Amino acid sequence: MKLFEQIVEATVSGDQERCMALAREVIDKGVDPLQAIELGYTKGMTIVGDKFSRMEYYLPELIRCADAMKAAMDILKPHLGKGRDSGVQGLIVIGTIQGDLHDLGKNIVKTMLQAAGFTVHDLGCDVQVRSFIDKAEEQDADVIAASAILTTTMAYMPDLVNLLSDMNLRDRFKVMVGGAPVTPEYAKEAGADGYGENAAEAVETAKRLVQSKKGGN
Ligand code: B12
Repeated sequence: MKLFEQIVEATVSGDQERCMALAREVIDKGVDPLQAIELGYTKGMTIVGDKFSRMEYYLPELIRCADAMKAAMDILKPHLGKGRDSGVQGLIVIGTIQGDLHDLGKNIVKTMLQAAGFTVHDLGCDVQVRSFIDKAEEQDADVIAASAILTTTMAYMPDLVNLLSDMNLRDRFKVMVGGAPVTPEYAKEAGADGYGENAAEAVETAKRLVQSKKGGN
């Protein structure tokens, strides 16, 4: 069986030891860790989510699989890139929006942004809309990046943009959104400046947003 297929299988069965062993194999064999995340672990978690929808898996399985992926991420993270939070690209405040405890995707985005040379302030998960703004002001951030994995919590994304406008801060920060249920159309509707489907796109969008901010657009 191919390496990525083995990763999918280990993630779906929530086998933490195996997920970690395969992460080490990814590094040892010189395989691109981001590809292993997207085509292995994340693909596996999508299957886990589908099983949960069909009531083949319940919350304990969801937690076990998430923990297995998390352990593998800890092994892969240091190998994701070089730049390492040099801050040369700009400053980003990131978090998973209020009511939402899903942070695996947000953590991958954060790691990739750091690897690309951004300084990232991570507020964690279940972050109040106002807290994103307070932190961005405190740090004089370029971009506020909000993640939502639940259809119920992505509804706070427009609130974030509206609150920025109410506080007369809309021109000061760029807003980037993402997460499984978020689409480019939704991001636009919410009034966000950018969207990324995955961590690699998040980095490209962040670069574009910082450039346009510095150019005064
Ligand atoms: C793991 C998981 C959990 C774990 C989370 C652990 C953790 N620390 O994150 C636990 C067990 C805690 C959990 C809890 C719940 N979950 Co859950 N969970 C999942 C699952 C299986 C995988 C999510 C995941 O980590 N994917 C892997 C990551 C890498 O992918 P990702 O998050 O999409 O991130 C990528 C992109 O979206 C993007 N991205 C992400 N963030 C950002 C941000 C920016 C700015 C950008 C640009 C890009 C970006 O880049 C990332 C990397 O490529 C999904 C199923 C699914 N298909 O998504 C269900 C799922 C999201 N959960 C669901 C549900 C219902 C719940 C619960 C309500 C269950 C319950 N009854 O309690 C609770 C809610 C808790 C809460 N308040 O948040 C539903 C949501 C349905 C809906 N309509 O919204 C799903 C879809 C399962 C399903 N099919 O029913 N869950």
